[in-house]
Amino acid sequence: MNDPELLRNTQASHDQANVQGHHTLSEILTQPAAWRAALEVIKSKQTALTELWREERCSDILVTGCGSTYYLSLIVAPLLQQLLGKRARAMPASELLLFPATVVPPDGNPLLVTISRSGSTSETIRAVEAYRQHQSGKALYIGCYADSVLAALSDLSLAVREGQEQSVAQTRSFSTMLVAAQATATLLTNKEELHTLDVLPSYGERLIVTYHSLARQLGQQPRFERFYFLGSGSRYGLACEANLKMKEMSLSIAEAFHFMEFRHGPMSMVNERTLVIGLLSDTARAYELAVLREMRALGAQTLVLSEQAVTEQEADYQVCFESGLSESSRLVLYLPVLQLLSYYRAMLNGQNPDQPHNLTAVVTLEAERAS
Ligand code: F1P
Repeated sequence: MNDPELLRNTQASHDQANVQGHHTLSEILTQPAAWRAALEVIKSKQTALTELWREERCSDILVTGCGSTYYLSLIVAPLLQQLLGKRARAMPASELLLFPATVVPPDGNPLLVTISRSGSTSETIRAVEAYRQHQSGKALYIGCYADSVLAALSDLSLAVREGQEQSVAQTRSFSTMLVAAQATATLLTNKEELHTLDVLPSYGERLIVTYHSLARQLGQQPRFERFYFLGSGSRYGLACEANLKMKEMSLSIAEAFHFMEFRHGPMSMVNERTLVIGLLSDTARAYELAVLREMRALGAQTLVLSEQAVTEQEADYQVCFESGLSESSRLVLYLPVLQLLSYYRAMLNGQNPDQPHNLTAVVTLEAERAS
């Protein structure tokens, strides 16, 4: 981390040690440094990863996790299919555990990618154990704890210690695991391209410095009572995660939809107290901007996150990446501002995002609790 303003922001968050949610704010502000660590982990595992991929010759890839890490799976599966040309499917670990016949391909030996910050979530552990009893496909773990049960159950573990966090709400861990998955997909597609991801941390720091005040302004704007996050392709998983952050951190009314799905009913909820947040793609930009224009006509205000700027006629507020990276390489850049939006909404609502209402850092099922 080398940006003076970012340092001041981080120091300010540390100085507010008695303020609720200071772990969350600090972890959001420092996540780009953890992205650097994730890139180094993948580079260090380059040989093992390419050997696993070459040996596996898998027909399919299954990606699984719970909560935030299920939403991360929804980002990673389309990315893997697009880059590697293999069928890839995301599912909650509970579906893999309880309804395997509905999610595991009837033939072949898919590669199973499990994503888990803690590596200790009961459903994910049980799902991998059951999967390995019936399938000979390899298992790859992406998370933050190299000494976890899920790491031990897997053929290869990609653990980024720097992603670990104090807050229950995943922020730094989530984006760090995304960078690890992104780098893995890039490495297996064309290892010469891996270095292009090295700019992500500095772009992340720049976005935080540039848009921190906008996120605070919107997060603390009492006018907004409903938040709708729209994204398509891998951006749908990002929309789901941003939605979960808004819910678990601030207890606000929020939902996530595929962009074009929003017209088919959910837009009935749009009013003057609504903020619609559009995670714009390059591929479907014109279609997505049309949806946002219609929501403004219904009274909503709109926040657009995109690579290229949009006009004032197309959005009320905007975050521009201007990264020069490909559409599939810049996915993590959507996260920091959306995490800050939820953090400041939590502050407005008097919530403590370090310890969200009703939540624990790891979900342990009854049986484990009883033993
Ligand atoms: C999964 C998870 C988190 C959520 C909360 C409860 O944890 O659902 O996504 O934020 O902490 O557990 P993990 O398997 O990624 O450690």
